[in-house]
Amino acid sequence: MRIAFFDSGLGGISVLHEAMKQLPHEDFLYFADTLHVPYGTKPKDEVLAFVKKAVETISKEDVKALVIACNTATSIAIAELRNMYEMPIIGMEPAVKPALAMNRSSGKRVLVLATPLTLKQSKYRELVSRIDDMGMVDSLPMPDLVEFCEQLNVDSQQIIDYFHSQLEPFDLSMYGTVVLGCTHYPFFRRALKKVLPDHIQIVDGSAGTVNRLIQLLSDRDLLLGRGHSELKWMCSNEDPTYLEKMEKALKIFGVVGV
Ligand code: DGN
Repeated sequence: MRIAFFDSGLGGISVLHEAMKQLPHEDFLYFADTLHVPYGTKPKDEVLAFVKKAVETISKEDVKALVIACNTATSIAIAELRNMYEMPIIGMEPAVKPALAMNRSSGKRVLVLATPLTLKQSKYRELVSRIDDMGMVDSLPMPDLVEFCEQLNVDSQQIIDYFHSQLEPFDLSMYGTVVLGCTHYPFFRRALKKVLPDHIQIVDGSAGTVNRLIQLLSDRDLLLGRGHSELKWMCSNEDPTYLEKMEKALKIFGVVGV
């Protein structure tokens, strides 16, 4: 049985890559909702319907767990999905908690980058108000990054210029950590490093999600100790060129296990 990963497009490959690194004996399925990407700028109800349809398709495959490798879809749909399916469903959470812990002694601020829809949801706002008792967290929507990533345009001068223009209003000397709160954004780590001062650390939620996945699979005795890793790509518009693009996107992180 496979572990399924789902995103609107290429973003969840950043989480898949982390899982393949940590679970070299598992079989994986990656599903991109290419008919509807991007999610982050669309109305909530529309996105909820897209996610439910996608998960219905995925559930017909031989799947033992599902990772909603999309912060936007997680914040909108995870509670409902968990009521609908028996398999373990793991979602994304912007890594605000570890980011705050990293800055506790320096007193530096945290900047969360995510899609407009994620930042608007009560799930995000409640997370921040629960853990940010000193008011150290700021957020910045970066809607264009998903589109750039879908074109595999992740490290060009256009991207550097985009980051410069978006970050211009911020006094970056006050920040210690930038949180990548969208799974498409780790593709831009290299470009972002060129733009941010050296003292700023960049964190994302991939490792946290994969650790939770491992814990849930191990609790249910569903982890495979040995075997060859196999990966199946799927996308909702069944476009063969997109399947090739997904392979290319995985290679941006370095090929692992397959
Ligand atoms: N990768 C998605 C996320 O983590 O929020 C964003 C996808 C989108 O379609 N905007």
